[in-house]
Amino acid sequence: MKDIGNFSDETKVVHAGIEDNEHLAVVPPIYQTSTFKFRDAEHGANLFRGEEEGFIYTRMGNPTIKAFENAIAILENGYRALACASGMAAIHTVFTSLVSKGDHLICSKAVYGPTVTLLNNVMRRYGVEATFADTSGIDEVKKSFRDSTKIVYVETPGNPTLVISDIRAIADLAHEHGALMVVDNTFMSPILQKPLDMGADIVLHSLTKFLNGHADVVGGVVVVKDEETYKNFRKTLNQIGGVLSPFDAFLVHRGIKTLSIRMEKHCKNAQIIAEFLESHSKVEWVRYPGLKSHPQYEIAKKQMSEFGGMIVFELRGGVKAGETLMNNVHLLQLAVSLGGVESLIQHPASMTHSSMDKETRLQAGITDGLVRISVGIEKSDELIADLEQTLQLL
Ligand code: LCS
Repeated sequence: MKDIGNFSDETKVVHAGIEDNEHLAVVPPIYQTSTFKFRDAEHGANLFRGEEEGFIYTRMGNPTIKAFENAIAILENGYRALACASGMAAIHTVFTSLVSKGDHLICSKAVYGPTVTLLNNVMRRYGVEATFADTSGIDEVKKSFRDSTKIVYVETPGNPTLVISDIRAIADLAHEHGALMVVDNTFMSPILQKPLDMGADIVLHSLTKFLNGHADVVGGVVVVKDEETYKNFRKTLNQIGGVLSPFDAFLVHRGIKTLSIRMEKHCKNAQIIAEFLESHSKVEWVRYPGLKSHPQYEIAKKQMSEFGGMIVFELRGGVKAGETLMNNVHLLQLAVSLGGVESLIQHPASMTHSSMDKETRLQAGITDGLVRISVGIEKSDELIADLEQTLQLL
């Protein structure tokens, strides 16, 4: 890996993972190949034995994917990274690498809906138990430990409620109990928050969101801190098979070159829109980590460099008013996903979190009237004008 360790993140996003190549191309080539030739039988056997460096078969590794993985490992201050076919594939790779029948894990209540259902419906069938805790308070986490707890899994800010958990405090607690702390850092990107620096053991992302930033790739990534964990995860990923394609790795690597300037604009726009919504008479409440009214504002300031591009709120008039809003915006687009350059609006209870049963959803604070905006990089005045013209209909 090229040593760019001392540079700022703004410089790192441009250069991370870019190595000199055969033709000295400034943008490294896409190795769109499923397999790699061996010079002779001995070379092939050596590669399989791990006695020589090189590539065998793209599920096991590929130069385009490796270059991208190196970039993410550098940005998260990790040791190595593993690119996966989706954020869910990344989460599944972490769980299947670390837990066995009889093991227990603690998971934040406010996480992406399918993470809850992966634990409740799939992992449970393999004898793995999960306790869902409000990780914004340390007491509920403390009470949830069992002798068999192997992982504390935290999404912060949590999807969609933007509840914030104290990474350092929970990492310390996990380690006291002999467990590992895993952080889903999707909502922040490594520009705004670096969980490994705060004691977390593993960090993962849905690449589909801010890291790629252009809403044209589905992908995921896991970053680890040491060789042993890397080898374990690589073996599991190789066997379960959910790897990223070389072309998608190329696209996300291309996307992260503008990550720093995109995040700056996402954060700036989101702060302006959150303040606009908070002062609007048609709005019941707003949650944005950069508002002083956010219950964990102090933790947010401590562990995030800025406050991100996601806002949730509820209108006076609840579900009906939310529907009117979603059906009448023009510039904001009614779609799930997040973190792209374009602003999106959606309704978690009937969309992203509809796989959770209503009781679990309400316990996680996902009320029926809650609306989520992923703030893009458009001009903030124009986004506000779009929201204002719609709010006047209510
Ligand atoms: N982690 C977080 C925090 C997410 O928000 C998502 C997807 C995932 C993991 C899974 O990633 P994927 O497999 O989709 O790449 N969140 C979505 C959302 O809020 N709307 O649509 C997808």
